[in-house]
Amino acid sequence: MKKDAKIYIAGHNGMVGSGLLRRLKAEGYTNFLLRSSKELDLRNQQLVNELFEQEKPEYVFIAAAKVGGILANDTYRAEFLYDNLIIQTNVIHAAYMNKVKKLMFLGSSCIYPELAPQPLREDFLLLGPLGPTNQPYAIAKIAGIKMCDAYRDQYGCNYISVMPTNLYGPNDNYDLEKSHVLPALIRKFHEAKRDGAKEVVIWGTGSPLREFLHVDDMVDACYHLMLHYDEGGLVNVGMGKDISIKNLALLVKEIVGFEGDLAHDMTKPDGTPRKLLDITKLEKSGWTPKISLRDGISQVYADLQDEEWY
Ligand code: GFB
Repeated sequence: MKKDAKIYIAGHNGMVGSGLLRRLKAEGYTNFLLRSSKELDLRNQQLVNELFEQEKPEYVFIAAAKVGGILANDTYRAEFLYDNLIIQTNVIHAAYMNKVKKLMFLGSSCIYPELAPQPLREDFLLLGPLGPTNQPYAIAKIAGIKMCDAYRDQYGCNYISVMPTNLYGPNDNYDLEKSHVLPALIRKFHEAKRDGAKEVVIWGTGSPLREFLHVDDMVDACYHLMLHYDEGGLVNVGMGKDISIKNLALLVKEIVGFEGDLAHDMTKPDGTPRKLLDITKLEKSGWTPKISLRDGISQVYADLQDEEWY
């Protein structure tokens, strides 16, 4: 990828897309194609085709997606399926029609069967039933992987699929109903401390295990893979370590400095009991994560000190 190559980051205002843009700029890339969702609705096939025909990007990152935490996935099931299927389909096909040199499709660790053995290896895909809460999202992301592979097989396109674990970092979503657990906990503990509350309520039992990767590590891995990885199938990107939701809550509580108690809202779903990625393939390609969970959360929290969220 030459420094003046034309690079389209679909979803450059999101957490991963903005991280990619930051990273590529820092590496000296200068020629970006960027459209906000207001400027271009990626669900509109004609507009996507016109963009590719006019701009002819050479490299594409698909970081545009409808994303959210466990409750958002379960509530907006039709939108998670429709939006994600149509966005990725439009972009992948337009990339093929306009001879894009390389494309990276970003998925999610929820593509794996709900009760798959742990850690989750890439070859566990489609070996069992998916969890119910985020099945529409998972089905869309699996379709994206299969589409990249089919275009590679039939047309020889160099399209790669990258499956991140749960991510956090700058530009995350802090909406308490729609967000993922980590931003929700940071906000809840911060507000509880500020307001002198007695307790913070976490969803479910606290026993599910999750893995968390800082977005700067994620985009570092994406950059590495864009330069050095050219295979079909999928590649996991994670920390290789997980933590229970209860212990995550205790860690955030300590970092924020909240003195009160934890309570549980048992009406909310736990979701998949464990979701730890096997990152052997990624490590063999020459990449390892660098930001510890404690450092990552501390850094995010320090940047949010003046945040009001209202
Ligand atoms: O991060 P999260 O929403 O999504 O929830 P998933 C992870 C765990 O944290 C669940 C618990 O067991 C939640 O019940 N949890 C505790 C909370 N307190 C909270 C809270 O205040 N907010 C939230 N959101 N959770 C998503 C998938 O799964 O992960 C997506 O639904 C995607 O499809 C994404 O794959 C990465 O890790 O369960």
